[in-house]
Amino acid sequence: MAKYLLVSFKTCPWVQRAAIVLREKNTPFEFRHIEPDNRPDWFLAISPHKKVPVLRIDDTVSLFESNAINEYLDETIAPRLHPDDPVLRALNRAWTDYVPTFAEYVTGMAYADDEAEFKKCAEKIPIAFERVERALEKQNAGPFFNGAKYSLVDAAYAPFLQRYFFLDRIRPIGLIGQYPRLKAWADTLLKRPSTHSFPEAELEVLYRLNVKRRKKWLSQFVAEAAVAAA
Ligand SMILES: N[C@@H](CCC(=O)N[C@@H](CS)C(=O)NCC(=O)O)C(=O)O
Repeated sequence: MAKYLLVSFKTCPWVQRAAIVLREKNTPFEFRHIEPDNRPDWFLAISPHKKVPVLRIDDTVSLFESNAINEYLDETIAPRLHPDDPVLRALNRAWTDYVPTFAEYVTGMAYADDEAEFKKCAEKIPIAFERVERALEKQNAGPFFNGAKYSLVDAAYAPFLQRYFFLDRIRPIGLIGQYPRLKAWADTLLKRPSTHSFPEAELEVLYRLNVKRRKKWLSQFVAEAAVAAA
């Protein structure tokens, strides 16, 4: 078997997405966490956009971009997570392409400078939630995006659904309950061991620290929420 090194920032959802697929495929890998503010030269040499994740294979090849990494892993390591049916596969890829927009809408409020902007960002969440709710209605009866079988779509959304709950626990948003399929899907994914690179409470603390350090409008609520959770 090839040797895999996954280069990461501990809280990066895009890295988490690749780590999930490696775990779903029971593939051992070295997880190497680097600091965003101190990216080593060896990393800068293998990451064209200076971003994580990078998947280094056999100390020779470096793949970047979480979607490309996951497509590669799915082509090369069993079990196949993509559906066999080409139409379903195309639909899965289309919904995976929606992830950056979903992420921007669902976690955008963490970057708002003031309360007005925060509220404006929060108004975008139902747009993303509604679209995925409709897709879940069309595609399946759960528990996963395609129904009974776990797919790359599940791996792609899980980190961002998790971060919605992190945000909701800092400043309650309370929207997801209005989207029963999405809520059930999120609950399923969060219970799945492959979703987690770290114990969830540990990641949540790191996430809150990031929010606090960012010094945006939401940052003021972090200390309070962190104490409440302890
Ligand atoms: N589209 C990329 C996004 C990766 C990404 O944004 N990674 C962040 C960390 S979560 C990063 O490395 N940011 C550093 C930077 O932008 O310089 C992917 O899917 O892999």
